[in-house]
Amino acid sequence: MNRRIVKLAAVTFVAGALALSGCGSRADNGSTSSSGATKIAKIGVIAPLSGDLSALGLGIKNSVDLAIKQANDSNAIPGWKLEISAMDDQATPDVGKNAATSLSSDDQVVGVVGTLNSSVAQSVTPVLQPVHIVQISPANTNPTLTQGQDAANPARPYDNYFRTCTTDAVQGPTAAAYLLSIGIKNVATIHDKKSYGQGLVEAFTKAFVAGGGKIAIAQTINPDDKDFSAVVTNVKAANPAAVYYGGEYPQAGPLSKQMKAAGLNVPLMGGDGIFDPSYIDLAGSASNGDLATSVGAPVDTLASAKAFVSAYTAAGYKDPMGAYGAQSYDAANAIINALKTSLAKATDAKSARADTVTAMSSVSFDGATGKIAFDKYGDTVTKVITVYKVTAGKWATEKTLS
Ligand code: ABU
Repeated sequence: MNRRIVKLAAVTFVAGALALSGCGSRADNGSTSSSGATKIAKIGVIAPLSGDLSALGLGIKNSVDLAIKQANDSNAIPGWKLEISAMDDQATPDVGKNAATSLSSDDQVVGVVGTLNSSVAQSVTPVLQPVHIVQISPANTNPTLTQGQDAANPARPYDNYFRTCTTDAVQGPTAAAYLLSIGIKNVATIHDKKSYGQGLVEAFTKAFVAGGGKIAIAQTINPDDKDFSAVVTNVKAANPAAVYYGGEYPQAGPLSKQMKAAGLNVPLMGGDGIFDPSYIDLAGSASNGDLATSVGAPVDTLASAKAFVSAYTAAGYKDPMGAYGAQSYDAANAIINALKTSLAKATDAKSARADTVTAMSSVSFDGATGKIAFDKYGDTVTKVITVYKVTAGKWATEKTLS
């Protein structure tokens, strides 16, 4: 081989190698990123993107999408481009479990924001934990996900699980204290037998009774029920001053409507699961005076959330941010903050999964909802609840408590 041929072969080899490696300017899926990033890391979303609860799920997805776009635009993690991988859990544990399995098998997935439903998280987290995919829920309020089944002896079940919302251990007692403070001392409870609904009613009942209140009657419904006439008849006979409901708006709205139509003209109060305009649409005009608590302060009153709200509006998403938009944005940014540490020296996303879980424990920043940091159980250090009342056909703020 003469010298010219050797030189030509060397040039050809180098050019080919550069093309394969992307010359440091192309993403590894073949697309060029604006930041010149070479490697992809994905943040999954598991939430109800279809069905009755999609009003909340789509707000979660869009808010994560916004955080990811902003991180890419600011080149938050040099050398890496972030992508969203959103899965519809249909608010169903088995579907959520399949979504978690699918995300786990994607080597580029390093974290997940979700789920909305505590009952779905109970199926999702056991899939993500063994493969060290960090999970942050903006909406699961059932305390057992972080503290285990025995509230008297809390023990963290999953080291990869965190949340940016506070729990029903705060939300239930806040509702109880509010009703007692306005002179309501005799309440009927109803829940939908799901983890969230049952847990919330239990937390409410304990605090309400401890505060001197009386439970006139305790009833349950099935999550798919539409006709509540039997339960309404039983509750009306017990003559309560209010009904406390554990569950979500697709059932709570029609329940309120049927209560009032049957002459049970007392307020229905629920938790964050009913705090959506859809509740009022379903319950109708008789829902004026109904009450809800929800996690965090009202987003439009928070100076810390102004930039997020403006950016969400400017992005032109079709769906509103919903009750958990700001918490979802903060959850995605918590993952992005952890990735700044875990991806710094990583050659591929999968190898950074365990380090991302570790890094999450030390994450601390000022988010849209306030201080974002986690205690030893993975719970947020910001424990704020707001009471809302349906007033002239809209949710209006009564008071914010922390
Ligand atoms: N936190 C309200 C609805 C979601 C859940 O199941 O926790």
